[in-house]
Amino acid sequence: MSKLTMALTAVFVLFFCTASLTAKALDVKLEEVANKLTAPVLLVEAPDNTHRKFIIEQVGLIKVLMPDGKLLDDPFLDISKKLTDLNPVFDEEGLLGLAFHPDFGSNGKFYVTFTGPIRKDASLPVKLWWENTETLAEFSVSKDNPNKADPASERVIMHVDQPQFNHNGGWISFGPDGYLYFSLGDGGYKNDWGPGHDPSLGSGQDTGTRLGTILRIDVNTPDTENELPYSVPKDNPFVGEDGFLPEIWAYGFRNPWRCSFDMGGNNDLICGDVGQNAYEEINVVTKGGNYGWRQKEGMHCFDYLNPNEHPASCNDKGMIDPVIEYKSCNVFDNCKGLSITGGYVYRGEHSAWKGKYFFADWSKQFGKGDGVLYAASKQGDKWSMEEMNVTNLPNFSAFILSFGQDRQGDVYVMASDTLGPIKASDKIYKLVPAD
Ligand SMILES: [Ca+2]
Repeated sequence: MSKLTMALTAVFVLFFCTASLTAKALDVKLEEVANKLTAPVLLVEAPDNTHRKFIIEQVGLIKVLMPDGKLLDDPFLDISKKLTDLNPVFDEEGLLGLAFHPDFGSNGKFYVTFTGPIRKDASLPVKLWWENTETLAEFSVSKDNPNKADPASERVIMHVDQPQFNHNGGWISFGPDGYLYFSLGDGGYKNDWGPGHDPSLGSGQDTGTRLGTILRIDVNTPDTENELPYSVPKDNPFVGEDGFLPEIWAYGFRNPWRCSFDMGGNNDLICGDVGQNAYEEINVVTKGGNYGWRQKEGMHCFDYLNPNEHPASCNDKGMIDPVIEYKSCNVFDNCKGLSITGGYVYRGEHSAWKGKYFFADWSKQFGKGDGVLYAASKQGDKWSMEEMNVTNLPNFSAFILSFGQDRQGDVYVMASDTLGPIKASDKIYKLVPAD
């Protein structure tokens, strides 16, 4: 190689690498808004113009972040005693979801999801094997203090019995249509298999179970005929169809741990669905959609008995592929993480970010918090993703548990320094543009 060629090569490599770096990374700053939390798994702003943000901790507390930035010591609600005992090493149970009624300002109602011990009246084939009962419940704010909920106001909306401790989903939100949406995982275990899972279909393709679905219900109108505290909207996709629970809006999920409605655009419902060993995925969830699990993992056919082999073909007729999939560090070297954490479409002030979907991978390893923040750009059916570069915290390292969004469209990151729900040392950051 001549000196000139070497010099040109060096220039080319330098230029190429610099160009690809700037093209690939999105520079962000993480601005701390709350700390000393234990496994925060959501931040939601109340829709009542008080500009209060509510933070839920997996261990069973809802806390109030006041508009001046102060986190109130006294929790809004404490349901820790209703929960299954959490494993301090690692657990997917606990207080998982929070949604304010769209008319919260006038009716004071809000909804939570949490896992408790198996309910006594559960009719299960082998009760011993079942792990928890996930409850969707309504609570109301207390009459004399807007920063305190009334713990006695609980109205149970729904119970979902869960065979294993993991894959509980638990995200809830009201859609732009005023109905409540509720995500549920396949019930747990590897490969959607084992006690409590349909042996031939898994929970994902079993439309007679709530496991592995997104439900859509009307919590304002009890169904008196069937003695239910909610009713099924008449335009749900499977109303009257044999073999389908009418509450199902979409199915074929493994663990849609975090979903969100885009505040702008077409108000898309977007879910990060946690994969098995090979592929993590993001789905745009549409009415009646089948998102593939246990027949597919990401865009690949899946064999639950040989989970790393991915057959070249399978009967995936009518199944909807994700808009993004990425490789898991469980089996790939060139990987982006182990477990997707779904996020939100940014709708804040920073024009270059508008419409980008901010999400993360929980961690590239189990041993320490090694989560990565990502931004996806929507482009038709297949989106692109780029890594975020945190410019103000060079040593940032965390398990990224979840995200939150305020009513201005800004997005928040929930970062934990421990694998399990212990130690009040977790932080919430607002994502802001780097200078
Ligand atoms: Ca899928």
